[in-house]
Amino acid sequence: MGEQSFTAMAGPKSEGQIPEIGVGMLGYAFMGKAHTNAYKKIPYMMYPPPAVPKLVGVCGLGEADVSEAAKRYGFTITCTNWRKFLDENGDQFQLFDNCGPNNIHVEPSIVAAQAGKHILCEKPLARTAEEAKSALDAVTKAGVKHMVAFNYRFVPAIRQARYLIESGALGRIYHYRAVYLQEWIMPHYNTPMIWRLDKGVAGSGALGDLGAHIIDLGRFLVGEMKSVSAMTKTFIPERPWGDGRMGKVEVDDAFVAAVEFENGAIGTLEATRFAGGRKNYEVLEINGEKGSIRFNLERMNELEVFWVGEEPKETQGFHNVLVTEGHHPWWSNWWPHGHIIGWEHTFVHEITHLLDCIVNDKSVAPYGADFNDGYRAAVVCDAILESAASKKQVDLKY
Ligand code: SOE
Repeated sequence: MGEQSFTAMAGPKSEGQIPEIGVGMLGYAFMGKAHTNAYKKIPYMMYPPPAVPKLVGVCGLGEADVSEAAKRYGFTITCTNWRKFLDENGDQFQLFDNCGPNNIHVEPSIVAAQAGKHILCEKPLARTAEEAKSALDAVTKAGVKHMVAFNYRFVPAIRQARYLIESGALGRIYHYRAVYLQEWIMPHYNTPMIWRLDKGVAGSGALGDLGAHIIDLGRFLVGEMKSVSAMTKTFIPERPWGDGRMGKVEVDDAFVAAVEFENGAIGTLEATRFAGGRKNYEVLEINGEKGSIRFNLERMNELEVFWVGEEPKETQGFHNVLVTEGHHPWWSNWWPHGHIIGWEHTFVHEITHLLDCIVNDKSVAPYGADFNDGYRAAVVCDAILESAASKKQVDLKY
């Protein structure tokens, strides 16, 4: 089995005592489940872990629901008021993990940082750049570690793409072309008004939910963005709340944008939740002087590569690489090559990185997204909305 043997499957031996980090989580739904799954896997899959997460407490709406979540996931303390949670239980955890909806990303994270907690906050960091900046300033002043859960930076194929680009293997980058397409709010789903469609809670629609990811990956893989020219669309202008009242949809159902990077590359960004047949279709292609790469989240263990001048000429074209070799990012923690991993494991890698940064005083950036990355993604999102409203190109100012 090449450089991996089954003895390697037993993994390394742990030397000495591994520190514990208490976790206080806000929210317990989709992202709460993904993060908790990661906390529980890290001790034995990222072995020896930088720290062992301890599920101290979970806070969320609905006494019965949050108690059920605590029982299901193994949290000790439950609370239904985040201020009370931080005031009364904050001394029992060191990491505040904000998995709440977008409108409660900033204030609880600021209060937790001011109490000395390290912060993991789900993306997008905030509903606007102004809000994001206030969070960035607070964590910077507090001197705590801070990360925004742009988890796709932690896909092995994406990290491999980053290594290829920063090594110069692709040469000068000409294009970044990214889409993030889903379908789950199309008419045939009869999706009612939910927080992701409520401007007051979400801030934006497909832009902040999906666009933020491909904006972050553009910054992570290609570099800083310089300007955007965009268009947004809301296809269904109103939807029923649970009580039958009709609610106005004031967020984008879809956006498209042309983008210029500071290094001269140009590209396109598109996100929608009206792309019938697309389930979680985040696809990006980067064209450089010496080669191209293409990634598809729905085939997340693969990276398509093309090398200019590759021999033999008869097979010139994109080749599909299975990014599962022992020397590929994180792969030595998992399985022999070809035994693929999934979407959930991006959170395992991401949170392991944060735990390592906390216990070993390392910088979350540049490989993890910190609050500055969250702020810069928010600036691009604001510019996309401004450009769509003004029908003009908007230069980015951070
Ligand atoms: C996280 O990985 C994520 O991309 C979320 O941010 C999206 O909202 C969800 O639709 C898919 O998973």
